[in-house]
Amino acid sequence: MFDFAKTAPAAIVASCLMGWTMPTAAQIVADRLDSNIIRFDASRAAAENRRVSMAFVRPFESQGSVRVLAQRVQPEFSVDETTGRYVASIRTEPGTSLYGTGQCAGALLRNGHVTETWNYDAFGYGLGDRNLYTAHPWVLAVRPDGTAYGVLADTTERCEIDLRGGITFRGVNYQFPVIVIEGETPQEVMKGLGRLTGTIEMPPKWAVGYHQCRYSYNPDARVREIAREFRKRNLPADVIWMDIDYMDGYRVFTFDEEQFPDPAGLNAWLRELGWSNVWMIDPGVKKEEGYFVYDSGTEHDVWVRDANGEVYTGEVWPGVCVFPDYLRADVREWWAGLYEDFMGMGIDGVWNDMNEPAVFNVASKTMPEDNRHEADEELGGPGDHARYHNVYGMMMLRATREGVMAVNPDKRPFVLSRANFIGGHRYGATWTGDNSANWEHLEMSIPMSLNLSLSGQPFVGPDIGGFAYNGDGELFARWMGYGALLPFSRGHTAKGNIDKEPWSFGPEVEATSRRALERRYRLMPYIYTQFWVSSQTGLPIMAPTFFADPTDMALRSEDDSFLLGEDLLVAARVTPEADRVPVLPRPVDGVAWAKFDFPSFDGGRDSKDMHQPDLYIRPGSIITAAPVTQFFGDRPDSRDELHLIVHLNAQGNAEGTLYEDAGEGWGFKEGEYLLTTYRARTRRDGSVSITVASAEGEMPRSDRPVHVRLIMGDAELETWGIDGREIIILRP
Ligand code: MIG
Repeated sequence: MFDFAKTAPAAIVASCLMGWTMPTAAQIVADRLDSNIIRFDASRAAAENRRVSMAFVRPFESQGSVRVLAQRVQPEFSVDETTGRYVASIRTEPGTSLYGTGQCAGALLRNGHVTETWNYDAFGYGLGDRNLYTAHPWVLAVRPDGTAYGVLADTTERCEIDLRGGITFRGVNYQFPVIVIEGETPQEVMKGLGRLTGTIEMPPKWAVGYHQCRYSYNPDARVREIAREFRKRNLPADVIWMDIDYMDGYRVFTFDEEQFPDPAGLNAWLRELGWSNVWMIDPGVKKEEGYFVYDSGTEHDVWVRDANGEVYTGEVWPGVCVFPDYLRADVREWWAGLYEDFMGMGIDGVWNDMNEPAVFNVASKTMPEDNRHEADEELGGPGDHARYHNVYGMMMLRATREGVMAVNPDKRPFVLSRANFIGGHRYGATWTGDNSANWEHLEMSIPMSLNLSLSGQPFVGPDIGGFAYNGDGELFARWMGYGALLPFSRGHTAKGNIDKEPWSFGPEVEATSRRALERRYRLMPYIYTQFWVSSQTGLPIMAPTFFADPTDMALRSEDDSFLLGEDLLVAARVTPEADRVPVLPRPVDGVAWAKFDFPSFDGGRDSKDMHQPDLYIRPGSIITAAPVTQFFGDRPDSRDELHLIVHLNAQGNAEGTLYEDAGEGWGFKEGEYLLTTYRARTRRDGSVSITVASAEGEMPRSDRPVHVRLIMGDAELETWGIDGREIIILRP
């Protein structure tokens, strides 16, 4: 193994710029923040001037200093002689695979790529774009032996991430610290990132269902039509979305009187049909006297100001707008307060868009970098927009979440944000912005969602079907096929496009969509369990295939497939010709990952539909499933039947975990949940016994029927039993 301790620091380049000399290892300050987390500051002076971390979940006290030369990963700090930019770099050993860097276009494997953190309204983005909607100055590095580390450049400023030879972060001139998280596996690194930046909160279970959106469903009659159509056609779905056209002239917190005269009535009607709802709120507030949001904001002096101290104005949807300074706690409180009446309309979830923030008719597409933010001391104190740009969206999201929670303290909040920063998963989910309806984007969505997941945002997904342009039925069907299995699963399309509901392309595409959605709802017990695992550990919900075996170099660039949790591999067909052969994880002790599928609503098996991705189960695991439901709570007791899909390992054993709770509310924090480990063992006579190996939580176990499927190559054995009692499968 390459040993940095013996070779670094090799190159000592002195820079006279700004009177700054590259520090030697002896000058670098290194502190332990957690068992496997080390913070490196370029120098004593840099450490003293260190800013508050916006990424961390809480302040971390140093647990003591460590010797730089004793560390396996050692950052080097310098100043770029030509640009004057502050640089932190890490030399990687040959064969190291690099991931993360937040939302990026292109392949999963990021070696050789250069991106930049600068939240940007990137409508119609493509492969060459350096910066998209979110900022995650973070790289996950996996060595050839499968051990891993992550590197965080702890700065909110614009930061270039150059992976053309090792890992290089080029900041502006703030001498940010570099945080290194070491792990025996990439999973251990992700758990470390979870300790450092926090984990997601359990979402309401409806938000784990399928979401239907478009820009926009209006007027309200159209919303009802869509909602009715889903139910009539038995297309499982939980959430319908209201995009900006519900507003009165795009004024946030208002409703168009003609098109949406009775939002509360609409929401109540939707609820009757089992729908939850999400409504959009943007940061730009129309500058208009007499408009209550503008008036009250002005009275509270909440608006961002320009370098001259004047209230900054920029054009967005409503025309000339002003922008709340979410870096101030009092402004966040004011913003949160606006949600009281709004949520009072029976609104379930909120969608924050345009919060990079996006501004029309200026070359930068955002506010001037010398605008001022009166940030609170606890966030680092007053500073310019250049410093706070990348966290503007995250702070809006935080304020929104606080507002939503204040109105409905007994419910779990759901907020979706377009812009975000590393750590922003604590406040809400993220989607990948305005992608396009073409095959390149269908293919790109998987690695893009994976790299966001590997950057600490597990609740993520693209606009299924593509936002810009129309696309055709073939594309839509294929996208629905795997899109229904992403953590955040939502169909969406832009204004002016053709209809893009599951039935819009005729009966065949509708049938494909139904199979895909039925899969999601069948797998709901398993998928919901992965949200819980992530909330407990920081592990991604959707993980790259190489997580199954980080030592297998052949998996390092697999990105047509992904894992859900540890046990389920989803292998999509992302080219029109469906002509690629996925590389699967190697057999474990001679036992291969096994393909499985589900019955199709129209008879036969759903895997006969080539638009569905192939599903594989890990040897030695049990995947939990359920009968199809149309939405969360549509059966009187949705825990009324449990399915166990069992694939034995070479020793004849398997295990799987199921997490259950009420799906809403906070009772689970008081013990109202049920965490069950099911275990399968092969007995001496060859029969297989399935039992509850362990259980935790105070939610009672019902006497529900359990359907067991034992996967055996192409064949399958099945039997029924009762939950909590031993179930035996006899093998011929
Ligand atoms: O400038 O609200 O990314 O999902 O439908 C477009 C309208 C504004 C951009 C979002 C998109 C949304 C659209 N918004």
